[in-house]
Amino acid sequence: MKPQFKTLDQFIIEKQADFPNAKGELSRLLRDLGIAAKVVNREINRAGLAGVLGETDCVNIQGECQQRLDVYANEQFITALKRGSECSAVVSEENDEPVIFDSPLPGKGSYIVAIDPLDGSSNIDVNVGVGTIFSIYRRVNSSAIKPHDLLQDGNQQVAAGYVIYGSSTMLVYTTGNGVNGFTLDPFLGEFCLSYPDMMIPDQGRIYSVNEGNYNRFPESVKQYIRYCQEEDQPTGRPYSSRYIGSLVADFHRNLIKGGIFIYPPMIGAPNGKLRLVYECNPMAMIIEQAGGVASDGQTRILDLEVRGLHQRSALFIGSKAMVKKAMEMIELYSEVY
Ligand code: P6P
Repeated sequence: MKPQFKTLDQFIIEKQADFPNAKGELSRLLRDLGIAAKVVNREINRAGLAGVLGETDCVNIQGECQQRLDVYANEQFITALKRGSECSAVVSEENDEPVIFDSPLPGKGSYIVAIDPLDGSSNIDVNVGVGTIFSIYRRVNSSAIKPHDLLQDGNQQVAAGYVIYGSSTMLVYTTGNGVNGFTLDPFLGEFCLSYPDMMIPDQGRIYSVNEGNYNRFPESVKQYIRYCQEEDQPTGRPYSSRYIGSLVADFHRNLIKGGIFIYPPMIGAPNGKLRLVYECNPMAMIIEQAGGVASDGQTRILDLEVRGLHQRSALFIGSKAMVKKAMEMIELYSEVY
């Protein structure tokens, strides 16, 4: 049956009707993010022509050289959120400190947004999929923004999502009632529902890890990689290795096809590389809503205590059976990360 044509705005309004007490603030916030994503998408699509490729002479808190489009995307999302006035503070990968907006009008500014405005940006110059990852919390403190408004654990998220700027541009998000994907129709300039009620297969045949770091991995991770590579027809092994080097792209492929993405702890990076607040937590909310699992190897990602805005976490995320097998390996090697 041909999917019913529905724009993101129509979908949000329709879903909002399921919550008669909702005042529409979260709906407007999601629409603000969708607008910024369309602006960023336009710039990415013409990056090679507009001289916005390449690096700035700035380094962000990650110690990574900021690509011009990183800075541009960060500015677009922060501006859209400030203008939309449903958000009172933004935690961004590109900003050392949180961006706090002036005290909002009464009834406004109820939300905090954590964002990686352009994840995988080092891939831009080679035309590989990049993305935006966002996480939305309700502010706790009704007056001035306090640290505990910003340091909420993943279970407190009210919504999470990502935009993938790839062969087509998609926005995928959840508000805790399932995961839905929208594809940008460049002619309409609208995100249209294309993947309703997304669920990740319990078992997949793709493992995604940077095997260049193999010698730095814990023994359990090495054993799991070897398990993936063994010949075993009943379990469909050997699996296929796919690693794009862009979390959003690797995650999105696994969400649709099934698979596991691993960024483990390793020598020189005891908590891996990825950021808990604006990479692991939002992806963990999405994958759990799609029937998958997300762990740091010991603890469910959404249960991890948030102690710092740019705190790192190891990440094992994807199909339930595959993450479970990886956790068994960790237990078998009784490794405590
Ligand atoms: P590595 C991109 O820089 C990123 O933050 C994620 O998008 C990606 O999954 C990871 O880093 C890739 O890291 O060390 O394998 O290049």
